[in-house]
Amino acid sequence: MIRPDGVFMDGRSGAVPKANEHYSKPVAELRGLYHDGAAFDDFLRESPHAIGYEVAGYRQPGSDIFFGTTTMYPGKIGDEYFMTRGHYHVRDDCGEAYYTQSGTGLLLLQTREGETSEVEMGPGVCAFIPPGWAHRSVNTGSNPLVFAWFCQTTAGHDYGDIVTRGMRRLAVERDGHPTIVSNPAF
Ligand code: PAN
Ligand code: ZN
Repeated sequence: MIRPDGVFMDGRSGAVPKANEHYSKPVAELRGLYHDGAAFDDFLRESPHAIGYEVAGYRQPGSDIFFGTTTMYPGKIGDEYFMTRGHYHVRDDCGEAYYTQSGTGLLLLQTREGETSEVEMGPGVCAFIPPGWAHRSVNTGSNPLVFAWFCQTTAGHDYGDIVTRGMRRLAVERDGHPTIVSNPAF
């Protein structure tokens, strides 16, 4: 029998002391994600070791659900805000919830059929990600964006489609404000 537990997730730092899965994603590994390749090269020359985001997960073997936090650092590559890779779930019947604890951001979503949507991320807002929708989070603020996520363990991540084609819409800064624009390269 799997035992119940109480798991503290720090809403400011994103730290999850009981997490048993972690990774840090260096910006250097996100080549090709940002629309301005020259700005990406400039950024890496200045900050070759910058971390874009960190993920901490709590998973119990045999359970159907797992959860954790994503902590996204603030920054931009050219006019495009720091973002996660973005993915579809391999299982088309698995959605997810993103509960923002601190910071400000945007969640970009799209379906394989070509629909798009955005959800504003801010403290206390729980984004509902329905099955079948790819999702990418973007930190549009000047502080870390911390959100807790809750997902099925067997959902699976399909990054391939977005790595090769990008997403239909981009979150960029225009006149000092976050703005959604069509991705000319999609
Ligand atoms: C999240 C994401 C996390 C990092 O846990 O995996 O925020 O984003 P990428 O995986 O797109 O780089 C989630 O959506 N899990 O399913
Ligand atoms: Zn997901």
